[in-house]
Amino acid sequence: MKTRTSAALYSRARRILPGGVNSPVRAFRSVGGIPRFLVRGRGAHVWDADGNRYVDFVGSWGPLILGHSHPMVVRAIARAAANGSTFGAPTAAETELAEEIRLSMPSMEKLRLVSSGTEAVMSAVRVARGFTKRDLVAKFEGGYHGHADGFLSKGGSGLATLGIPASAGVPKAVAALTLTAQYNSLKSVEALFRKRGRKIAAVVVEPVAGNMGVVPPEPSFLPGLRRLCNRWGALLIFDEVITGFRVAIGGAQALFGVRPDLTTLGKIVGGGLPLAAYGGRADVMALVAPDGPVYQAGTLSGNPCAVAAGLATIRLLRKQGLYRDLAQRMRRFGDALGEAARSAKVPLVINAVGSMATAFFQGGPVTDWASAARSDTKRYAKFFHAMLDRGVMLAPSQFEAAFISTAHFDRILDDVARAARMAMRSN
Ligand code: HOZ
Repeated sequence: MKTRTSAALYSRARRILPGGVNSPVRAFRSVGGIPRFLVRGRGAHVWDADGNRYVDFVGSWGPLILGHSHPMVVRAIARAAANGSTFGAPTAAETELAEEIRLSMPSMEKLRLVSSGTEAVMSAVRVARGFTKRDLVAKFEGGYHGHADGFLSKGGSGLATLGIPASAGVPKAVAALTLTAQYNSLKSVEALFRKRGRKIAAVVVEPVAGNMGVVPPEPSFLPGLRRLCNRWGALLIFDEVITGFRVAIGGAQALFGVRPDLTTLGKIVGGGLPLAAYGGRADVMALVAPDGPVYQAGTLSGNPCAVAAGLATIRLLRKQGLYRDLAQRMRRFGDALGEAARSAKVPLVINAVGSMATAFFQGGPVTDWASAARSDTKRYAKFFHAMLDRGVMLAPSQFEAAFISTAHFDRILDDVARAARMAMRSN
C-alpha cells in the first residue's frame, strides 16, 4: 500500500501542528505508523491522499450515522451556505432544530445550541452548579466528557490512549472539584455521596461508555444513579455526545428508560458539522443567561450551516426501522470479528450497543475502565495495521468505538469479514 503522500503531508504538518494533528488520537501514537491524510469520503468509504480506499469505521468519531456526504445533508448545507454562513443573530431553523431534538428527547424541555461536545458538557456542569449551589462534580474513571479543565483526570479517549492520568495545566484547585467513581459500580458512587454528601452538584455519565471502548451499563446502573442523585439532591447529567441519535433516536435515555436532569449532545446532532447542545429540565435551564445568571455564549452557536446539516440528518433518522437495521449490521460485523478471532485462537470480547462497538483484545468481560485497561493494546495495534493494509480503517486506539452507518451495506461488511479473517490469522 502506498503511503508516500500521507508521509510527506504528515512530516510537513508536524512542523506546524503539535503532533501533526488537531486532535491527539489522530496521530496514531498508540498504534504507530503514518496517519492517513484523507481527501474524500462517500458513503461507507474514505480515500487518502495516496489514492487508497478504506471502509471507514471511524465515521469522524461518531457523527456520520448516514455515511459520508449524504446527498440530502450536502444539499442542506449548500443551500444554507448560499444564504449566508453565519449571522450571530437568531434564525428560525435554530428553533426548528431545538424542537426536533425535544421531540426525540422529551427530557430536554429547554436547550441551547453550542459548537462542540466539550462546550456542551462544560456549560451543563456550570448550570448544575448554579442550580444546586454546590461545587463538586462526580464522573467515572475512563469516562470522557471533552477537554474542559475539570474533566481531565482519569479520563478515557486520548487520555487513556496516550496514558495521561491527569492533564498538565489544570490547577490543582480545579481538579479537586472532580470526584471519580467506577463505571457500573453504584457502590463507588454511593461511597462518594456518603463522603462528600451534599456538596456534589452533579453526576456526569456517558450512559453507554464510548471512550474507554464501548462499555454498556449494567441493568441496575443508570436507574441506580437516578435514585442516588434524587436522594442526595444532585443533578444527573447524561453525556449523550456519542449516544444521542446513535443508539436510538431518543438516545440512551430512551433505550434504557432513565430520565436525566440535563443532557449533552454533539456529533450526530450537527450532521457532520460543528454543533452540539445542552439542555434538560425547564426549571434548571431557566438559569441560563439572558433568562438567568449562568453565563454562556458563542459567536458561532446555532450556526446556520451546522443547523441545516443537523436538521437534515435527524429527519432522515426518523425512517422506520433504521435503528433496527443498523444494530443488525453491527451484529453481522461483530459476529464476523468474533468468528475470525475464534478460528485464529485470539482472545477477543466484543461490546456493542446498536451501531457502536469495540472489540477488546482480551478474554473479558469488560465492564469498567479497570477491565478495559487489561486489553492487549499491542495486539490491537497489529490488528489495526493488518486491517488498514486490507482497506479497513478502524479507530487508531483500543479505547475508542467503531461506528457503522446506513451506508455500511451487507456486501461491504462481508468484504470486511474476509479482511478480518486474514488479519486475525497474522495476529
Ligand atoms: N475524542 C475523540 C474520540 N472520542 C477524538 C476526536 C478526534 O480526534 O476527532
